[in-house]
Amino acid sequence: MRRFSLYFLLLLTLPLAGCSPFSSVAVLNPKGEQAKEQVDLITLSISLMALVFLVVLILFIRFVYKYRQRPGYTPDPIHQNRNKKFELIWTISPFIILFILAVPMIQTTFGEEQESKSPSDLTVKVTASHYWWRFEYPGQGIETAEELHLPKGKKVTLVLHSTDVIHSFWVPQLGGKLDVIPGRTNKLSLTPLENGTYQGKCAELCGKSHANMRFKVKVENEDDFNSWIAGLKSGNQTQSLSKSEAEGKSLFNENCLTCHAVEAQVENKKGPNLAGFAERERVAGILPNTKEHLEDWMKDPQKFKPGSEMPKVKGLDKKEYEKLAEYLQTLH
Ligand code: HEC
Ligand SMILES: [Cu+2]
Repeated sequence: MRRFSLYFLLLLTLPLAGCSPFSSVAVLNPKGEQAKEQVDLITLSISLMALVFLVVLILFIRFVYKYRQRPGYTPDPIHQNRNKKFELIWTISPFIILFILAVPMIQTTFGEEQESKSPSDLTVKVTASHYWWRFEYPGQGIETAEELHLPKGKKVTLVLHSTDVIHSFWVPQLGGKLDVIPGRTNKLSLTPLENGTYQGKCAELCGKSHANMRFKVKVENEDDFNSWIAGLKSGNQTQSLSKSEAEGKSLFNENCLTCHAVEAQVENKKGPNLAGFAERERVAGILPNTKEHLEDWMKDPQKFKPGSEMPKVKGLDKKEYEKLAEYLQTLH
């Protein structure tokens, strides 16, 4: 039995140690103001915990040794010599420890909530749906999906909505998660401090493809951010298409335009806005953005995201999927 529990414990360390870089490393490698504050809290609570653990461990070893069974030793039936001083110490110290923890926790939590209500440099409306993310920039008049672009060093307020169930918005390196609740508006402030691409995901079990509800956050210099917006706005109309790309375009207009827009302005169609799609790293937030993966996705979205709200578009042949993929790759 004892051996069994030992093996069980050893086994437990496996998922803990292997626990995706997401939760274990990313959180401790903050790239945003709020994420930094949160890491400070984590450090504080872990240090206190370690301190308590150490004291208990030392006492434990000492007592096991001191009161070990040996010839002529009779255990003390009741503790005759109470020690007021020690009793006071172990009664009061938990209060002190909790106090040291509580003050900065409450300060930071309420501070961050307050901050999300104060004005910011940029507002993005985030909408979570089974199993993807829509990002609208009302001030800029554009809409995109799956990849959130943010300017470095600017405070952004994310206004979170859900169209179906409770999701949770989480970019570990930029700051803690916040629930996205249908019928409610939650606000989250983030201030990214370093350029880079950060992983984001839904952190609330929301259905079959919950684990695939991933997105990326691209933090860039303000100039690059502005030219990204300008690029999306000017669109891809000027580009001349090859014959098969043009055929892909008309197939797209026939089959896909009901759910997908290809111009960046806010349209709120049922599916992700595909303006600038060729620049995205992923298809649907998960597959590498190549022609082959695009075709696979269109042929059977349910295979990659069970329960996804993108239906398999019927009645197209292999060539037609190819042409569609070629067209999508012209959307810069
Ligand atoms: C009934 C609405 C609907 C139709 C019709 C539809 N889609 Fe979709 N599509 C969606 C939804 C919803 C998603 C988001 C799926 C997800 O990620 O869970 C999506 C996702 C996608 C994506 C990934 C987008 C991204 O941001 O990474 C591509 C590419 C795509 N669709 C292409 C097509 C093409 C091409 C067609 C036509 C052949 C098509 N879709 C028809 C609803 C639709
Ligand atoms: Cu979700």
